Amino acid sequence: MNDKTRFEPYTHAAGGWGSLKAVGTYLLRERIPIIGAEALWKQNKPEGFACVSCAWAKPEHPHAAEFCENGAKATAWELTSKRLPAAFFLEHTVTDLLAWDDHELEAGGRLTVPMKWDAQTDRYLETSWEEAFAGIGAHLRDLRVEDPASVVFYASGRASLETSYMYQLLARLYGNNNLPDSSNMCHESTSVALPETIGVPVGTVRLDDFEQCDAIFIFGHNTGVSSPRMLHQLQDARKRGASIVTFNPLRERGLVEFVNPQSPTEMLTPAHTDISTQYLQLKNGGDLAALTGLCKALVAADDRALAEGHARVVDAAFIAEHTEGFEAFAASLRTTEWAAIEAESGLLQAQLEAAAITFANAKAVIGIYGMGLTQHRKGVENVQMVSNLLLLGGHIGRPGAGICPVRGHSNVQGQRTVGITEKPELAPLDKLAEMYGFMPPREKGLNTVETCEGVLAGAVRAFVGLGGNFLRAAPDTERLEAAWRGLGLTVHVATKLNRSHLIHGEVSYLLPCRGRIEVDLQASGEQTVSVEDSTGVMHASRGVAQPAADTLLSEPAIVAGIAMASLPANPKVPWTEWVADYALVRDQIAQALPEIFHDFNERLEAPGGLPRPLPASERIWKTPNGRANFKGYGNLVADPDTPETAPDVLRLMTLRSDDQFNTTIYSLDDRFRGIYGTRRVLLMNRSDIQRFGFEVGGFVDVSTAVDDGHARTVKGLRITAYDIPAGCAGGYYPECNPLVPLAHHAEKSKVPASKAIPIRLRAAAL
Ligand SMILES: Nc1nc2c(c(=O)[nH]1)N[C@H]1C(S)=C(S)[C@@H](COP(=O)(O)OP(=O)(O)OC[C@H]3O[C@@H](n4cnc5c(=O)[nH]c(N)nc54)[C@H](O)[C@@H]3O)O[C@H]1N2
Ligand SMILES: Nc1nc2c(c(=O)[nH]1)N[C@H]1C(S)=C(S)[C@@H](COP(=O)(O)OP(=O)(O)OC[C@H]3O[C@@H](n4cnc5c(=O)[nH]c(N)nc54)[C@H](O)[C@@H]3O)O[C@H]1N2
Ligand SMILES: [Mo]
Repeated sequence: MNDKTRFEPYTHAAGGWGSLKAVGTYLLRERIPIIGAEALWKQNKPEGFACVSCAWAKPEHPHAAEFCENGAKATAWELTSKRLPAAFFLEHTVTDLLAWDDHELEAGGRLTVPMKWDAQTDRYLETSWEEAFAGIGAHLRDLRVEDPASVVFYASGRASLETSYMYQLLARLYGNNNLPDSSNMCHESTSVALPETIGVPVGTVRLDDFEQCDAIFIFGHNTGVSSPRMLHQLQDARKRGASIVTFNPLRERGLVEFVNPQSPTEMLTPAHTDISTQYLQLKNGGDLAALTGLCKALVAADDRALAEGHARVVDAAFIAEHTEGFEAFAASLRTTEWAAIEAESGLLQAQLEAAAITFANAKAVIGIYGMGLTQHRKGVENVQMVSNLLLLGGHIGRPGAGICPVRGHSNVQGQRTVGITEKPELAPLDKLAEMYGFMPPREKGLNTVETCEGVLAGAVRAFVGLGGNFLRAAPDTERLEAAWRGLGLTVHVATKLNRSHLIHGEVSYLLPCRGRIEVDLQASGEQTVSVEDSTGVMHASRGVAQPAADTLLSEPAIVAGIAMASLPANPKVPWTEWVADYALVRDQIAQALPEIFHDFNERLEAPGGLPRPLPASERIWKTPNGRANFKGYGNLVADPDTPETAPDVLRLMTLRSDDQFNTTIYSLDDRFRGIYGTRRVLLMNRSDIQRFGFEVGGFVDVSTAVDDGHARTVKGLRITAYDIPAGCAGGYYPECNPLVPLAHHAEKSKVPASKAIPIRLRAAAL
């Protein structure tokens, strides 16, 4: 604990001066030269770069400053003038660096030269690109002969569509579909849920829908932190009189009130916009019950209307023409008891009925959700219940309405679109076979959880990471770290140092790349890349800053380097030509996925980007039965692992602070939650603190209450009294990841269930 620790409730609106001040501090701290500050004005603009922070939609007519506080931080973090040159690694052994925390490791700045771990000195030593590719290639060539399925190609969702396409092709030419990506820990629940219900793996909402909706329901998404630019759409909707109903165990500032830092009038007056018209602080894991309650209230009202001859409450015409399964769904709602709904959700029947009235009165409803729904044992069912709710009112395929899963990484949706997926049926394998004259592997590959299982079992022998911080992001940190050291080869393509680079295999390479904000000069000139946003629109992105070092290679160049060193030459796959001109890669993407990407190069330049077709938004249902389906209902318990009858067990959700991007920790503060100088806290309800006989400010050791033969404990968290429902607790990701059992994941999507972990507390032995 340092003396900078303090707890002070944040009573201002999200945005406002606090936001501007934070941006200034970051530019200063990262010693950003003028070019960096200039870069901000090109963020999310047609002539500029797509922000490297979140994936929220980029408008056709951008604001003068189309960035938010967190986007500005992400830019500053990438454009920092700080460097970790080879000399740094001469001074520090890898074992020494293991004692550094996530913030300290990345705060040192950008990696500059390719490095190889040296077993004798336990240091990363500078190597040449030629040697790195040759060394990796030799290892991968051997494994390809022995067992091509023993190598995993992970991707964190930041790399461009062009890089991602090359990367998936590398894996398939290598001989496997082992392409886990960060969405396996994130929105995979969406990708499994929505194809069954509405026939698309992505959301159906576009930006202009926000201009026409009259109610927005938000489940488990911390908009003000995770996709702050969306607050503009929420604020505009509220100013038009739309209702916003929020389901979240915590009263997150951005969902309570907002001041637009880009509006001079709002900045100079006490004006703010109340964002949520109804805020429902349900228990974490209570969404299945809450959504069941909402739907039950609607169906009950509809039953009454039918009996009394009034206008229907549900959209009966839509349900009859477009859907299947309504009767069974309605029947299950009628027999579910309110008492069970109240107990499981922590909400009152009256609260849910009030929300149902808002829903019933709206002509166009948008349903938004984030990790609060997907990261549960019943994460897929959670998502399907949102879909059920919207289908009841006919709110899919109507202007101003739709479902809006808010993706995380800035191109995570796009990576899946161009084939980074372990599921062979989702990749255009026949096309790849035809285009490149090979037999793509047809066996299902490993997702994130299966990769971890494979490493634990010894079946996985090499890990290549295209960005990300796999070992911090994944569950069961301690078990995995131990197993990871048994790998034969680990390779990381990265901008900054993180702990995953330090838990290395027998042979290990660290390959530094250019970031998306940096100019990418290749043989044919400066390159453009592209990304897909959360609303299914592809955008061009051009670097604006000088690369952090001359020695960096671009991601496509690194992928090509590994591919050429590991695979037999194939004249149909001219890696070098592709690296010289990324437009050629876009032509390949257009050929492999013509429905989405035909005429990719020309259409990419259109104002507002290239929208992918979203059949569900036109009420064309690409489901097996050709209809929209009611699914995933009949169970109220999203978290079967927390025993109902153990009063000493709390249900922990792992949270992001206002000052982190996933495992990148910008600082130890969480301004909106009033926590400063530490992340080692456990947020608890006062009644639980009293009940257990603890003191606010005391320290506890937290253990997972799952009996599977593995002890999991995080020691020394500080008890912090917080406005959180009784029985629930909050802690930070990734510090609490050692508590998440690998097997504790969504049943149908295998997304780790990081929003409901059963825990027990013990006073810390200090
Ligand atoms: N600044 C910033 N932006 C980011 C990221 C970041 O780390 N920092 N990460 C990016 C990524 S990869 C992603 S996936 C997204 C993540 O963004 P979000 O989807 O917002 O995910 P979280 O911040 O993990 O948690 C979301 C909210 O869920 C609530 N919650 C927890 N459990 C439950 C529950 O059981 N039910 C309900 N209804 N709510 C619950 C929490 O209180 C929290 O407000 O953001 C992206 N953008
Ligand atoms: N307990 C718990 N665990 C979680 C979550 C949770 O809510 N709770 N959230 C999950 C979610 S939603 C996600 S998406 C995952 C995130 O998992 P990851 O995507 O694996 O992790 P990040 O923290 O985003 O990765 C950060 C690293 O990416 C590298 N990097 C940054 N920019 C670039 C670039 O341009 N190119 C390359 N090659 N590398 C770059 C840097 O080295 C940086 O250290 O974590 C998951 N884990
Ligand atoms: Mo994510």
